[in-house]
Amino acid sequence: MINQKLAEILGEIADMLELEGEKYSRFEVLAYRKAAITIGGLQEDAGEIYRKGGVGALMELPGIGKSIAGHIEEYVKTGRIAKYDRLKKKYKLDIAGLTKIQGMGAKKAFKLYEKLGIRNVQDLKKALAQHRIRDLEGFGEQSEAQIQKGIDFLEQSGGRMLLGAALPEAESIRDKLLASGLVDKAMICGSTRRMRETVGDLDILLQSDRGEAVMDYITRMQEVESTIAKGPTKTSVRLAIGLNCDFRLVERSSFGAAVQYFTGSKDHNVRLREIAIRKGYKLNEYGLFDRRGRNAVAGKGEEDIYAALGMDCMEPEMRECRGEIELAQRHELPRLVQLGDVAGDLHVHSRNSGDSSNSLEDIAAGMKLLGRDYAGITDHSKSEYMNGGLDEKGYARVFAEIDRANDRLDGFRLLKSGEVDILKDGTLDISRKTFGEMDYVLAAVHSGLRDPKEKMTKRIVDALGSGQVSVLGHPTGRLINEREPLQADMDKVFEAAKDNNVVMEINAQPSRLDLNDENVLKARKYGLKFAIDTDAHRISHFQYMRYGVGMAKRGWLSREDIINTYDAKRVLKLLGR
Ligand code: DGT
Ligand code: CA
Ligand code: CA
Repeated sequence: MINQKLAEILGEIADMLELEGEKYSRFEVLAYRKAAITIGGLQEDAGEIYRKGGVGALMELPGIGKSIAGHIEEYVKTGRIAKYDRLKKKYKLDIAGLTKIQGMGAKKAFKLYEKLGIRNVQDLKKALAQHRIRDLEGFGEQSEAQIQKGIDFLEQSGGRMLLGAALPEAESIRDKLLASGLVDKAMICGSTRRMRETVGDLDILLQSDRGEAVMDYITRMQEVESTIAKGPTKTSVRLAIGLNCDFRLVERSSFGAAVQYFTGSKDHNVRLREIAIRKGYKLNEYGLFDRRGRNAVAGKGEEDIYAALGMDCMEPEMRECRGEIELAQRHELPRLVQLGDVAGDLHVHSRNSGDSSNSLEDIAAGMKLLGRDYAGITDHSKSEYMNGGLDEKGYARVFAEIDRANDRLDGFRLLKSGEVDILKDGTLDISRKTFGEMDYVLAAVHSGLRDPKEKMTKRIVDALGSGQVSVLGHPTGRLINEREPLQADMDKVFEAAKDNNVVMEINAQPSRLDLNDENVLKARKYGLKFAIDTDAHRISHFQYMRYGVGMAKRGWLSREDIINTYDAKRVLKLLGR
């Protein structure tokens, strides 16, 4: 997939054109921004679209005009875009790097460039050390401290990539290998298989009689930028998307053991090996060996290893050494929720607010294709004026439109809701009348995210206690690798949710995944219910459901814990309206 990289480049071109100022129209800057969003959200590889249908096919995508389609063509053919290189040379400004810092938008970065000549994170760190930023107009000491915090946070994240970027890439590589006819088996393992929210590197296991040909094929793949190490059974490469990938060729007789070993996690494996030793076995990536050195599983599936050790085989998402091994030994593993159990989606944006372009009909059609039966339309409330939030009249208009759409729709139902702001005083950003018209309320914090813990806890607890909230949307507000979670006492939040029958969202956007696994495990102990929501702003985001389901599984949830596995009637009954 070149989409991610291409979207980044187009976005950067927009940033740099903005710097050029007068010479370029706002329209052109906007065109690049739009194109970046389109390409970033594509399911299909933009390179593939070009190869199949040329520039014409690219221009059929929303927001892609002739000149940008030309850039994409140039990128596919040569791996570069001359216009980008030219601008980049002129500014030598690492906007992508700088804007990865929390709270550092393009505007701020430009200002720092203009005033202090800061071109990259390195420059910025120097300027921070010399306290040159606090004296700038519009910055100050607090802002300086915040930038420092943002840099610290980014450095802690250690270059781990979002699952939402890593998994599609891994799947594409795996599928190409299978299609090549060179391998009998290809399997994604490691943290990607465990659906961890971020991935350090990809691990792909292969079975083949043609080891050298396979490794040659791999190092020549379009996705591969450079080769780190190459051998007949182990090859490591650097991928163009900025991630390493380990490939291992495994003997038929060890495949099951290798899958178990390379799925991990490491802590889970260490614990498993202790158990094996106690039972008189030796466990490693080649097999489970008895005292006489005979392989007790010999290539069978990984479940045979668990069986030989006297336990049930848990799904990969649980393998984090958080008590799952003990459950498996007692044969008490929960039956985890599956993607196929999902019946609807309770957090979807329409073109009535925000940056979504989806009509209600588009949403219904897209959802039906995925086998969903209902979707809750959750346009923003008025405080989110930046996102075109709706006032009382706006919601009334949307709800009338939903009524009309529902009359036309067969076997699908749109629910009336809103993503309603929890205001600073803990009240909700809608009128009594609007509240009365909604099937349910999805409430969320969008402002003052850095408020101190006590204040934030009270704000959320008060909102949950209002009796108006059905679902708490993206409860901690974090953006992975970008923004830290809001500070709230989650025990108090979960208690309040329990007392007021509020459902916790597991927001499935790859950059949110909020609640995360640890919070899900904690909320689960309070007996709470959950809703896995895509928070979709475009049709392609409906695919995010699987990341949310992954997080739910990492939090040990079953079908019954997730309300959007129920039919619409039961959901509405449960939400008490
Ligand atoms: P990552 O790449 O940081 O997102 O996380 P993983 O879990 O993919 O870790 P990685 O790529 O270092 O190794 C893949 C798997 O190999 C890991 O999940 C478990 C296994 N493994 C790696 N190192 C060890 C080790 O020292 N001992 C054991 N028992 N297993 C290991
Ligand atoms: Ca890995
Ligand atoms: Ca690895």
